[in-house]
Amino acid sequence: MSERTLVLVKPDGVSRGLVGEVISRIERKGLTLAALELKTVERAVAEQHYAEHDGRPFFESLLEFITSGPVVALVAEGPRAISAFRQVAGGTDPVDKAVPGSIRGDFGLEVQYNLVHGSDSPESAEREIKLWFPNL
Ligand code: RTP
Ligand code: MG
Repeated sequence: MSERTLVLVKPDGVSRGLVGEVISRIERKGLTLAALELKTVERAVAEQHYAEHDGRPFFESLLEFITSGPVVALVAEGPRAISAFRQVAGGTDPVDKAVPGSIRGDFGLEVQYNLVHGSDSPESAEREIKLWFPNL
């Protein structure tokens, strides 16, 4: 059974030149690309994307960060794609949670600048894919 997940290379990943690295790791894991686009996020889209965090202390800075420069949005597909990409990405905190060998564990230092996003459930994936790729 194939599944789809929404991945973002966040502005820090794009500005640091890690887009190829992230895509390479997705492909080496065995997932395939179903959609891919470079875009600068409007605040309204960012608010919807991170709606679950509305009201948290880091919400405003998260929105500022994610709209601060272009991101690469992509849809990755394959068996258990949602969990598979979360494993490739590593835990949210790049130092305390993400293990070496994961994207965040290898390249991140701070929780806000953790390079990538991946959907965390089938419901989130469906909602996020509709938000980022309405024509898919
Ligand atoms: P994401 O949604 O971006 O894939 O990350 P995640 O599931 O691993 O983590 P989540 O809890 O959904 O948090 C979303 C993003 O908010 C930023 N964050 N900052 N304490 C903080 O300052 C804090 N906590 C979270 C991170 O950029 C995180 O990826
Ligand atoms: Mg999340």
